[in-house]
Amino acid sequence: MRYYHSVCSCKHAGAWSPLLSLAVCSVNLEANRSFLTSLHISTQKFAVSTVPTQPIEGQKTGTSGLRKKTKVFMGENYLANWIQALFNSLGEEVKGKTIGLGGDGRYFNKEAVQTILKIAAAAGVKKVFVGRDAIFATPAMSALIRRRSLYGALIMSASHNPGGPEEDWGIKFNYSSGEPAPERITDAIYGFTKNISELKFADIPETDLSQLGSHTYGDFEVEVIDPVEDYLALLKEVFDFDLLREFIKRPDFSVEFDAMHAVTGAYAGPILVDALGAPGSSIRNGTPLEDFGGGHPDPNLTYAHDLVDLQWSENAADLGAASDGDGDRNMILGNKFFITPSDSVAMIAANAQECIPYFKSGLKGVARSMPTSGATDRVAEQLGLKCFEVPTGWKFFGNLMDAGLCSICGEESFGTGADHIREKDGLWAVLAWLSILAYRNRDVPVGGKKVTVEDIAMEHWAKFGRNFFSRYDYEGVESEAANKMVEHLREVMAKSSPGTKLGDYEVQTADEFSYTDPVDGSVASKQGLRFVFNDGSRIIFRLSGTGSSGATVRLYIEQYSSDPSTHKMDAQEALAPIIKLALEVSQLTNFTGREKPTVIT
Ligand code: G16
Repeated sequence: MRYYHSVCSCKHAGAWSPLLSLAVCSVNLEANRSFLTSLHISTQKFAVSTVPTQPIEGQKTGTSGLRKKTKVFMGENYLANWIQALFNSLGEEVKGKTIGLGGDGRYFNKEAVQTILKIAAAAGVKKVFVGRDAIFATPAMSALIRRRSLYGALIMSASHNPGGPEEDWGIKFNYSSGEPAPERITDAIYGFTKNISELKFADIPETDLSQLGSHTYGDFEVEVIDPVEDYLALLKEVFDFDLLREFIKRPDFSVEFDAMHAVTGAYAGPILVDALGAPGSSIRNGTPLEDFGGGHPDPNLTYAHDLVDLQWSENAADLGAASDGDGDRNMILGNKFFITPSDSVAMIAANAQECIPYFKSGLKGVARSMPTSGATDRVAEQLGLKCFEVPTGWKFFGNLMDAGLCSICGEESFGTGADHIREKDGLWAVLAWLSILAYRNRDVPVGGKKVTVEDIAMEHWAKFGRNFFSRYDYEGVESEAANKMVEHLREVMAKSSPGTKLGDYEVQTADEFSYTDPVDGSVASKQGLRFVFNDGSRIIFRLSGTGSSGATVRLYIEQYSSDPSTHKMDAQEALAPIIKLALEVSQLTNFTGREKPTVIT
């Protein structure tokens, strides 16, 4: 039995005299006496039920929030335990504060909202802004936190993982700068999940999320808001919407955006079509669905195959783009041309000051995650900027941005963003590329030879050299096999002192990446195993922290070339020797039984 079957769902709740409410509620409570330990009238003027619970194993936050199978979250008290642990860890600090709540539209979100509201109210939260229909893209929520000075927000999403009763669900907490909760908070939540003994629910009715408006329950308020408004207002401050509108309406330019039936479906219409004038037909899969239409809402070459097929056909758009489940990832394609995420951040950084008004006075610095290629470092060097290398996880960029050390950052995992918010931002990346194209084509007459996405990449590589990059993902590997492979790699690393030869490559360093945050001194260790060679090539192994079961092994390979005659090469061809070496060194096939990766980027 789930908790809210055992507490009163009394329609009078919220209207109230507390005593009346207690009287009405008592009918249901009588039937559930053994279940409830106590019911009292809180100072918030609604009843609060205390329900006993027990710790549930495995509620440790991963790279970005807690992600599990939906059915696990739907199990008795699973979600409630984690939410209660979150509020326990926030303690007195959250009392009287306003938070945000929303998600990517996946199955179970609407039900989960009601649970979260009841626990939030009982924990003393004063007000919750909820997106209409429980919708809120991750970057839009980060924007909301910052624009409305919220204490924080809860985002219901398993990001790019598929959704539905048999698939994944997830939840994360973002803190007051709009950033994913830092490890000191996620560690504290985990600590509480291991000792939790009771849940507290406000006895308030279910809130109608389909209409905008405010609902007051005693001292607690829920306001259902438009999830697009604040985010669009922010984007208008970052980009030159007039320039973009003029460019998009050119008859010789086309853009195609694939929302993958995920949350950006709710944003693409108001932003790309209504505000920027793109034709409605340029949005594909634009209706958010609870199961993402049965798809895997991960904008990469494998899962966004519809868009990829289009871009490699005669009908290719000048700019093709896709975003993921919760709208923070992006993929950028030209006509038969793929911009790797590592290159995308470098290319945006190189062009930002000229093409995007928000950066007109220059960049404060740039950053990338460790496995992301060094393309951004090369831009930083030429622009005289500092480039930070952080562990995988957007949360590590937040401190740098808050300290004014970083304007643009990105990750190889299709994440690109800037300090306008504290999350990666899929539509921001699309508008950034549109801005570069619009600016570079501003003097090209309609029908003239346009500067294309490919031209921008080729020019970039000619200037900075090309960091060939690829990632191999082996999904659904047995955890034990993956851990054994990691142990084996540690042994190889121990024997790989500088100067050691691995195949034709000479080791410069072989280590396990550890990061000391330059702002607060916090340390994150065991963040990936890396072999760095004297020619700048790298082989990196990591286990994903975003899966919901088993293990995903990630292999990242990078090799630099300043020779323009190589720049048009296919990355797989250019990297073939070092990929072969990586597979030999790791004995990946022996350990995992996998001959081939699930996804190649
Ligand atoms: C999350 C994080 C990213 C990270 C990505 C992949 O993205 O926010 O910073 O790069 O996971 O992590 P892993 O390699 O551990 O699977 P998202 O889009 O899933 O929230």
